[in-house]
Amino acid sequence: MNDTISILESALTDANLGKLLAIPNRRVHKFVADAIVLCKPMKVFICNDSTMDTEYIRRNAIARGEETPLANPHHTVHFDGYFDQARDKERTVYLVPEGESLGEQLVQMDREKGLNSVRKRIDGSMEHKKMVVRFFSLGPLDSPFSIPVVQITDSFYVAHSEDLLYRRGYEYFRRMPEDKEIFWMLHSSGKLIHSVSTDWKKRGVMIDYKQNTVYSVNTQYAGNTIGLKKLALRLAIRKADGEGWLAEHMFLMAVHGPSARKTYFTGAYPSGCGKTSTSMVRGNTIVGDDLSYLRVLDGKVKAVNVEQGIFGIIRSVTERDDPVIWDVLHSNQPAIFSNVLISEDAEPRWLDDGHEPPESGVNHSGEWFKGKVDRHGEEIEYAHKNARYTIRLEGLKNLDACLEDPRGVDVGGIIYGGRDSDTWVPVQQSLDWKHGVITMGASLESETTAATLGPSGVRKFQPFSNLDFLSIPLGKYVQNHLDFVNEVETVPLIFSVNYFQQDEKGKFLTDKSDKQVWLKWMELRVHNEVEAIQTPIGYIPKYDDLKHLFTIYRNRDYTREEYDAQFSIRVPELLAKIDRVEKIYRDTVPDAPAILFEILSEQRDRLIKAKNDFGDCILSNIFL
Ligand code: OXD
Ligand code: MN
Repeated sequence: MNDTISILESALTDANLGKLLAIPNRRVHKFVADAIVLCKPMKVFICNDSTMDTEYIRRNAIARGEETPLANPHHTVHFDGYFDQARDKERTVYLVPEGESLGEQLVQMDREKGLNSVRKRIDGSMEHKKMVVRFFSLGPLDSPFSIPVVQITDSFYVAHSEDLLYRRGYEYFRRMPEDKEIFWMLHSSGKLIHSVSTDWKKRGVMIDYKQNTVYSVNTQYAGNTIGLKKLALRLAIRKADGEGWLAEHMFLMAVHGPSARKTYFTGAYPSGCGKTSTSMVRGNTIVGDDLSYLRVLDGKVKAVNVEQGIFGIIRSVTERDDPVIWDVLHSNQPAIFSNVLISEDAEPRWLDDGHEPPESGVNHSGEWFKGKVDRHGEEIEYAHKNARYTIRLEGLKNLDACLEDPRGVDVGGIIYGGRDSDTWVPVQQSLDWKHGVITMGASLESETTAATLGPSGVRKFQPFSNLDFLSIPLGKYVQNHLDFVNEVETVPLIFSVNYFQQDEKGKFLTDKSDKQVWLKWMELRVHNEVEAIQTPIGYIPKYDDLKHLFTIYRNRDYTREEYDAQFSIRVPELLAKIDRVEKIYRDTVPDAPAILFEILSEQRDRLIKAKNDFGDCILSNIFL
């Protein structure tokens, strides 16, 4: 311990040392001292969350070229390297102690080897840089959900983004119990040229779950570097596994029903499949768009938003479709845009923003002009498909009043949604909790998007939309979901949605804004105020109810033809899906619970019987 203090004394100015030692927790002091010895920073800055300190971070992000100011003085743009534009799943690796395995689905390596390799890469990585140390809380402060996190980074952009996205926790660290479990994040962007990580070929995210520590190196893209987002989620899933709760890749929102009733829903959709836009649907209120913790408290399922901001995909955000986000992005609320184009008049421009595309500007490839190609001759679009905005939720007009409720909100329904052109209907309710967990959550598939590296549009297994972040064997995770409601009085309903259903010619069968109607139908189901048709795959809405809801909420006539095209049961596609999913579990998930196979096989039998009775494509009404 004396060692720790002497390292800190020699590396920190008196003012910074004072700020660090005001947090009495010795594990915090040691983590910072070890990081100093390893990363060898030129200077260390301890952020105590005062306006002076948080402003210092914002100003430094600009001064060091990690962010560029825009015409609006509250806005900046950050560029990630040309090859560092999305989450790198392959190089996000669990460090697994000898003799342990996380199952075939997860990328893992021997802990000792991994630690050596990442520590080598991070060794001396801050030699000419300043180290920033910040303290946050995942989930509301002083709540059964809160998890304290220490973030160390040499990126002022990362520290600034986290200031918008997470609850500041310096004071919480000062008062929390000495033995409170803490998550530890150490990030270095590595060598920078023009403020961009250049050693991206040696980038890596290493998750040492034995020590609740994540290392991220040679990358800047937020999904690989913002420790509190997807890196902490992986640690939280393990913590939740040990303690009997759930850490999920889910939005949290209140759907407003009749007589101003609010019913809370969580929703798990893979990145780029409408999760944020659903949580923002007009006439409802948002608690969070990406990460939720769910716990059973007093016999009820309760949830909180892990975050307090949005790191959202900006492509296609328009004034007409996303008025609330649009307003924030055009206000005095702080915002960081990433990988958009900076126009000649210092405005941010993104793909499909509802305006004429620009002719020139600056983007993640440098000076950009129409027709610019990359080294493979591919045309470079003016902004990246995965360009983002980072904002605080507090500026949103539709923010729900319960964001900071330390006990969380009651969950009425859970929604699973994927990008699925040919199988699922737009909305349906599962037959019961177990049926929902298995045929919706555990069977979720989705076509890939630009949020991860690699080709887009390929159908992938995406159970619970959380596979990318799973840190325990998948079978165990499925079992945890099955068991979660064992002691619950009113079990939330489970639904699936699909906004991407197409006809044989590839035309979308539903409109973006129809999700409003699906949400209102689900809200009524939670209160048993609307009937449904029991089919082999779940409960499907009745035509007349949807027609009524379309009139109220979309102000349009919803035709029987639309309903029949959207809600017919496509038996061969559904059977093929069961085969695909069952094979994955049989071949690669040795700990898959037996009940998973039983429920899939019952669904298969029901579908085969229906096919024999009514054919391949069955109108839902037949089951009335
Ligand atoms: C995200 C993601 O950024 O899931 O939320 O990629
Ligand atoms: Mn996400």
